Amino acid sequence: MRIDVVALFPQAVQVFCETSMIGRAAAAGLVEFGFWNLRDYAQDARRTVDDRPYGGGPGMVLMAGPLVAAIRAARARQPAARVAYLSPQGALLDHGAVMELSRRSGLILVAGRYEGIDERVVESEIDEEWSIGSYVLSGGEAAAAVVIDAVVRQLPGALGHEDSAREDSFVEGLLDCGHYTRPPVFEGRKVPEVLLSGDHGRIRRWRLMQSLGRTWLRRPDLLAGRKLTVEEETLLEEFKREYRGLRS
Ligand code: 58G
Repeated sequence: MRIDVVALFPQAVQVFCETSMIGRAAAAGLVEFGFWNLRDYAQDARRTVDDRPYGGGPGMVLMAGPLVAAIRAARARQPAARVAYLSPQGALLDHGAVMELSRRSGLILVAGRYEGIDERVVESEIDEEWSIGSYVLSGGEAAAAVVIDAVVRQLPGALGHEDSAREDSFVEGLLDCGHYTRPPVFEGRKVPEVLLSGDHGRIRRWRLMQSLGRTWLRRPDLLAGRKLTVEEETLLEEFKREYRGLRS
């Protein structure tokens, strides 16, 4: 997969892409990156990329000229890729969207700054608009980094341990269970006995019960859109019984 990033501060995203899991995926040739600095596409001697908003109001807007030139340069490098703008006005990125993006051969991400980008660029150059959550960031670079992390870890071979991405939270539409490592007792808190039992059937059922219970407590919206199996119903009922027992 190839990912190009168009931004005023592409170095911020680049450092992130050279680190840890993403850096290893790039070194292994699973993903290739290109970074395009808006400043390099400014069209005056002062290298101006922003200007005041028509109609008045606070802040600045990224100008159409430099942005379109930078996007077209990135497009020339991968003509088939769709151009995605990260903004609070975009469709909310969820696990399903990440999986869809990860199956593409390329993507061009556009990060805005200030009050956003000239709307005519959205009309002429942007193919899709994504939001990583319902809040505002001062720059789209952090959102681009989030999208890249979520997408790259889904590329086959990126995680080393291939079960990790599959067994993760959300893959089955449920939240993840808790995880424990050594020591077996930390500040008086014991690792749940079942995890030390070596009984893989019991361990699997306990983890599924924890996932169902946490989803029921924290994200009931996820359970509403999901038909539970008979085993899942039984495990969730057991969790609820224990939970009510603990509270009363
Ligand atoms: C309002 C404010 C509109 C992505 C800022 C546009 C980007 C949040 C997200 C902007 C972002 C998100 C300028 C800075 C986009 C531009 C960027 N904020 N929730 N901010 O994915």
